[in-house]
Amino acid sequence: MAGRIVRTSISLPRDLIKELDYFVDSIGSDRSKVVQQAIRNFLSIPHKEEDRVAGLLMIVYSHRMHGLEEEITDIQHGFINLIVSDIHIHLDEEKCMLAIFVKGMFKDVQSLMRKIVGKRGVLMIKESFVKL
Ligand code: NI
Repeated sequence: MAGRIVRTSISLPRDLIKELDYFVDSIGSDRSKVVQQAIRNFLSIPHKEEDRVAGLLMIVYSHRMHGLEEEITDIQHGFINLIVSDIHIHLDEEKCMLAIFVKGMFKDVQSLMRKIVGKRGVLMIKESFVKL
């Protein structure tokens, strides 16, 4: 990933530099490394349907909603080539979290999310992906 290093100059607000330097000091790193990683993080955000991604969908739902778990399982079986694994976490008496790990086309991940997001009993969906 690291190619030849090129020196460059950018303009930043004074407050932002101050915050950056405070963070850099707190983790014992240097400005260049932290800025490089921040840029890579930014560039890893998928934005095109054809992007290949890997990541995680977190779904919080009510396990008291009759039939919902079976329905989500059925939906997952329709994305057999996208889903790498999943983990079920019992959050409290009423709520469960399903973490679905995916690797594939961003458009397929979006399609999976669209099938789950509107279901009755689904309380929250969060996502975290990196572009491959
Ligand atoms: Ni549970």
